Amino acid sequence: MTDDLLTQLTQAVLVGDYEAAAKLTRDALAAGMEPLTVIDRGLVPGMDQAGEKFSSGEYFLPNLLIAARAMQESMDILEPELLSRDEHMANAGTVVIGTVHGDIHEIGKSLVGTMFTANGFKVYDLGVDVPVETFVDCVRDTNADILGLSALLTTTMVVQREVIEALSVAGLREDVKVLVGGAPVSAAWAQEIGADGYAADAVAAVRLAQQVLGRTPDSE
Ligand code: B1M
Repeated sequence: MTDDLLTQLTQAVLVGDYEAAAKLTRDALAAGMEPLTVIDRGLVPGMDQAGEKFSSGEYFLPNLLIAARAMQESMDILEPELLSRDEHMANAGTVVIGTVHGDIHEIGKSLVGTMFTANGFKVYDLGVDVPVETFVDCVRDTNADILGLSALLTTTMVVQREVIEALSVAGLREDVKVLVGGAPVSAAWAQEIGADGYAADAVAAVRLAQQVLGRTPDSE
């Protein structure tokens, strides 16, 4: 029954049926499913399949846009649920996050931000297409512990390196841990550009942040 709901949700995202996506999301929650399960096993496979169809020429940009809208409708329902399941630790830390300049992919970055909030971090989400200097200024102004840089395009990954270099020039590199993520990003890339770590998904990003700050729930 729940597997069936998730399969239908994947299909709703794939074809961009946002009304069905919203209804199926509510049904899944009513059936007792965890929001992260709905995201990982219902929504993300739909986005991945849309991306594959785009790569193969079967889908065009408007198809990706309506798939993204369907996922966002569902996320709007799931985010309050994620936040209500928080595992608050006092003063978990301050996070600045954004998608780098030239890149407008928003969904994954926002999900990572929501998971940080749900785990007791104070989050400054700078949005998408964020200029290098805006990251630097926000890290300085907020005294951030963590900077999360999202990039979904191979052409914008390089901007993650530019932000790290700009932090060094501004004398802030030692003050903040820089974590990178996004579909084309890897641990090897993180190491190459001098980041403090790479996270494959939102849950991993929070765990990694807790780890690099020495603030794992176990150590509290
Ligand atoms: Co675009 N797009 N897109 N797109 N798009 C991809 C990324 C692509 C892989 C599709 C494909 O060809 N198969 C491809 C990139 C190829 C490449 O460079 N290797 C691509 C392309 C080419 C493009 C355009 C260039 C297309 C064009 O114009 N010709 C264009 C670029 C625009 C721009 O940014 N300048 C473009 C545009 C768009 C839309 C606007 C239509 C739309 C985005 C809408 C929106 O965000 N509001 C879109 C979409 C939806 C996608 C796919 C299909 C789905 C992305 C998504 O939301 N995934 C994507 C294919 C794919 O990824 N399978 C694709 C769901 C989301 C939950 O996952 O974002 O990976 P993700 O985030 C994860 C992890 O990566 C990680 O955690 C998140 C949550 O688990 N993570 C982090 C992400 N950021 C992190 C930061 C961290 C830590 C972890 O910091 C600590």
